[in-house]
Amino acid sequence: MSSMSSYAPSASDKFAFGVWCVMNRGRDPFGDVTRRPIDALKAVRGLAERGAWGFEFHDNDIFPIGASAARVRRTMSELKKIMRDTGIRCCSGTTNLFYHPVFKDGAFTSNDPKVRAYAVQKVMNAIDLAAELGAQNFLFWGGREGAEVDFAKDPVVSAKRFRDALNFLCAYVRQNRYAMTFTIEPKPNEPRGDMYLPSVGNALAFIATLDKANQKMVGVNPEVAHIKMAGLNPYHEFAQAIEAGRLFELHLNDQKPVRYDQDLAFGSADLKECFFIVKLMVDHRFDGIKAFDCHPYRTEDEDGVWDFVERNMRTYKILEEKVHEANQNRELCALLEEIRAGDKAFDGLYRRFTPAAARKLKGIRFDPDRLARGRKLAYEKLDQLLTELLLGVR
Ligand code: GCO
Ligand code: MN
Repeated sequence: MSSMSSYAPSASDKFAFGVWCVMNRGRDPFGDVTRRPIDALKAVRGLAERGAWGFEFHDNDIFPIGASAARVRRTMSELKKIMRDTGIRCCSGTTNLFYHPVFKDGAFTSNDPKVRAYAVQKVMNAIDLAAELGAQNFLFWGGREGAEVDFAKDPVVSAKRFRDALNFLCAYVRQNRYAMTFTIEPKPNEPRGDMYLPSVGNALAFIATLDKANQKMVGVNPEVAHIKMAGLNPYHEFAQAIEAGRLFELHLNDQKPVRYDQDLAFGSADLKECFFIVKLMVDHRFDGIKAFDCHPYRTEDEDGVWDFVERNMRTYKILEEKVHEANQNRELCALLEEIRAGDKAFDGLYRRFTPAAARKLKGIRFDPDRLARGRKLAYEKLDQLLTELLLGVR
């Protein structure tokens, strides 16, 4: 058992929670609240007491739309005092562009130019607050950016509207010299029937269309549940973001397939899938924000809310220990070595094009039938070994 047997979080884990996860009172489309309110300040303090490194917030988690400047100032100074007293950081900020009816048909992609302008203004104000709290990142989850009636919006026009807003806001961050990145959080649907930027691939392609000067500061914060809602594999989606150098933050939770967005605790639905997410982070030394974006079961009381906070971080740490065990397991390493062996002379033949390389590659005689029989791929054994390690019998 490695030294991590306590599984207690430490600052180096960079675990964070959305305050909204702790403030969630169990309301759902079919039922009212089941818990007494926990306000943002109590949420931040509680997260700090349980070892979370950071928190993230929507502007309207900490004050209502239309709050007086005095109330905003008061809340901000109370937040900063808690941060000073506990050492917890504000890792990311974001804007609620989805709850107020004004955004019922979108924010950046609303058909109403006045709503689009109001949305950008609201984000600028939220960015100022996030910068004041030292946030390193700012989230863009386009909750209302989408459609139910395709005749209502041309998605090409919507993409342009989304891009205009992001380009403008990137420039706003630069003009104010805020040390802040942006992340797009893809989701295929809910609350909109179809949402724009539904997957990591869509978001990465969109980032590549931003003004060149802005592309470097914009990445993605994929969320496990959203990936599974799209029927995709989180291991591959997160990997695509890492490989593109655009994975700045994680939104960790869990989800059973083919259901509404459940926002379950990390590892509570598919441990093996979450094992591979953690394996990816370990193998590629991810050093960004590991935020949990989920909420306690509706059946929980306030004690349960804090059980929920602790279980998310513990599960991640336990899986991290399993990853180290798997990566050091002799049988697994030997099997992988066998599976990945091959004649190194063929590796890199086409890494860089030269006419000579092309001639050489064209000149090789391959025997596909012999190649097909080339080696044993003991995947049944490999997967069973991992399964037994995860079940603790290896
Ligand atoms: C969801 C999203 C949100 C966002 C949050 C920050 O509700 O499906 O995951 O929780 O992450 O609004 O942008
Ligand atoms: Mn999220």
